[in-house]
Amino acid sequence: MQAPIKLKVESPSNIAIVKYWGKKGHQLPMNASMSFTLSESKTIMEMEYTYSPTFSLEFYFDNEMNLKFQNKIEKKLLEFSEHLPFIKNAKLVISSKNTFPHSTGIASSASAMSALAFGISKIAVQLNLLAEDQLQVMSSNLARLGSGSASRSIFPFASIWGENKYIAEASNEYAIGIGETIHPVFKTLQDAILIVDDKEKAVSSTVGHELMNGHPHRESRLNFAENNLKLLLDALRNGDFEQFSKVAEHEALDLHSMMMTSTPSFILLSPESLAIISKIREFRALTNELITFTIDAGPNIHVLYPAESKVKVELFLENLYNAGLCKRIIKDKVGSGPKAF
Ligand code: 2P0
Repeated sequence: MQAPIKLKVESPSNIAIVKYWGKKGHQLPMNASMSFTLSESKTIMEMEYTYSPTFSLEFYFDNEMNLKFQNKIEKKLLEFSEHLPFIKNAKLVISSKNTFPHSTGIASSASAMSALAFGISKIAVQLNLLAEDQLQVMSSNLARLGSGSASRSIFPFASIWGENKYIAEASNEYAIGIGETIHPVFKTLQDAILIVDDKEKAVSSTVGHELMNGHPHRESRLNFAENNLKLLLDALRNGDFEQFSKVAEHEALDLHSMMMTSTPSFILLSPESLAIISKIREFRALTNELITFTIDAGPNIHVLYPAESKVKVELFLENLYNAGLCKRIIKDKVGSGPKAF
C-alpha cells in the first residue's frame, strides 16, 4: 500500500482593486477583476492523503473538529473531483487555521479556498496525475469553484481574473499572474486594514453578487469596470501611483454605490469609514505622500501605500487610531503567493 502524502500549505488572501461584483453561469465573473496577493493574512492548512476505495474527510479548524466547515469543504472537494478524479478515492484529513481574526473584512474564503485548491493540486502532482506546469491553472480553476476571488490568490504579487479586451490570455475560469509586468513600486505595496467594525458581514458575498442581477446600473457598472481595468493596467506598468489611486478609490466607491442603489439597498460604510476616507484625502493633499484606499463589502478601510511612504503614513494611521476612528489596524503587504512544504 502507498504511504500517505502529507503536505502543509500556506495560502494568502488577496485585495481587489478592480472589484469582482456579479456572477454569471457557474462561478464565472460578470467582469474582469484585478487583485494584489497579500502575505500576512493567510490560511495554513495541513493535509494528509491516503488512497481509499471511497471518499472520506475529517476536517479540523483551529485544532477542533468542525462539522459545519467539514460539510462545506466536502462539497467543494467533490466538485473539484470532476477535474481531479483521484479525489473520489481519497481519505483526507485536513487541519486548517487562519493567521488573521474572523470578520475583519479580510477574505477568509479566498485564503481557505486557494489553500484547499493548491494543496489538492499539489497532491495530484505528487501522484503524477497532474503536470507541474499545470499546477497554477488547475489550482486557480479549483479555487474559483470554491470562491470566485480565491482564484486570484494563487499568483505572486498580482493577478487578473476574467476575460477582457486588453489581455488575450485572460480567462473566466482561472486567474493569470501579472506580477512580472507590474512596476517595482507596486511590489512593495503595503495594505493596512483599519478595522472600523468587526461584526459579521451584513451582506454575504452570495447575496452581494445576486444584487447585480437586474441592477438598474448593471451595464454602466460593467463598462466602468472594464475601463478601470485598462487605466489600472497602464498605471501598474508605468508605476503611476496617482492613476492607480483614482482607479482604486473609484472602484471601492462604485462597489458601495452599487450596493446602495440595489434592491434591497445596503449601506455598509459607517460614519467612521467616511471620516477615514476624508482624512486620507486631506493628508494626501497636504503632504503629497503616496497613499490611497480600497474597501471590500464592509466598513473597513484598506489603506494602500508603497514601502517608501511607510514611516509617514503609519504615523498618520496611528493618529487615526488614537482619535478613535478604528478599533485596530492589521498590517499586511503584497506577497509571493501560496507555498507547500
Ligand atoms: C472581490 N469581493 O473582487 C470582491 C470585492 C468582495 C468585494 O469577491 O460567491 O467571496 O465565493 O464567488 O469571492 C467576495 O466574493 O464570492 C468578493 P463567491 P467571493 O474581491
